[in-house]
Amino acid sequence: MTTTIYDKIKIQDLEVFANHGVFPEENTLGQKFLVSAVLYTDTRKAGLTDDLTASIHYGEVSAFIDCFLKEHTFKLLERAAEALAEELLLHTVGLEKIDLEIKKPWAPVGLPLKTVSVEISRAWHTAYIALGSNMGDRRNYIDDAIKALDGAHGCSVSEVSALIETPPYGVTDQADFLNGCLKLRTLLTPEELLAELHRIEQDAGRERILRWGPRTLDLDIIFYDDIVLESKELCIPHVEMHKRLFVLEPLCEIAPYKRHPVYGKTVWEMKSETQEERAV
Ligand code: A4P
Ligand code: MG
Repeated sequence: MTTTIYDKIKIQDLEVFANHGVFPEENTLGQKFLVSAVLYTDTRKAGLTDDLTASIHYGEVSAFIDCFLKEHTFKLLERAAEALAEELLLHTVGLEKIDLEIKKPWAPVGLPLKTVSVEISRAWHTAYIALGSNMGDRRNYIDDAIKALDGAHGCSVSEVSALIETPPYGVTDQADFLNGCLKLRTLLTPEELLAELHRIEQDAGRERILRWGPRTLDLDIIFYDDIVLESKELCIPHVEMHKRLFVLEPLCEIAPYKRHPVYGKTVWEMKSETQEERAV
């Protein structure tokens, strides 16, 4: 989420008769499910104006949940919750995050229990992606990548910087790059987003022959909300971003005051410092 939202609209134990379950009888006979949802949204405007259209209509959300769970049949509560949370986030204007619990009071486990349930928390996230190309029709590769990302499931591109011509950094014996940055709203996890970026790079004929070598398309995750992540496959924020003008310049155009979660500096500060160092 871009900003933390503290306001919540809550739906508790909405009763839905539906057919989810691993056993075939559950899919034909059906049973009762209880759905609770915490909808995170900014209610300030509705609070000041008394205007329902400025908020989320909990009646409509309840009807949507009822319909969705009756129209589909899933084996697992996990799958039902995941699919429902995603649909709600995709189609409810103003919904930034949802905590969703689905209880099964009649779960066929042959033991006396009150309910079994699955509870998940899902949200929109904001990522900044660096775009680069120094082979072939560079502008076309980058334009196609922007379209592909905007069309990817659970992704929408909200801002794109201008593309700039930059000299190669690292391996300097190669053609100039075209670089840019974009802001992405996404439901994907960082790992899923990386896999999506790799798919798009692959579609652009990207070959990984030499690290830092020439490429038709390079897509790097610069920031993902304010997370700090260091795994074998993924380092966020991107490890070198604070030293690279080819990232900082376009990023500064769309997010000058975004702060690095570890160094605590804004993009604008990192850019100015790097420019000063280069000038020395
Ligand atoms: N990886 C780790 N963290 C990330 C992240 N935040 N985003 C891993 C994306 N990938 C991340 O990347 C290698 C592996 O890094 C990925 O498989 C992923 O698991 P790669 O794209 O296969 O290889 P690469 O791009 O050659 O290496 P690297 O280290 O990502 O290089 P960069 O940082 O992309 O730099 N000069 C100019 N002027 N403009 C450029 O765009 N780009 C590079 C490449 C060098 N010089 C440049 C430019
Ligand atoms: Mg890369």
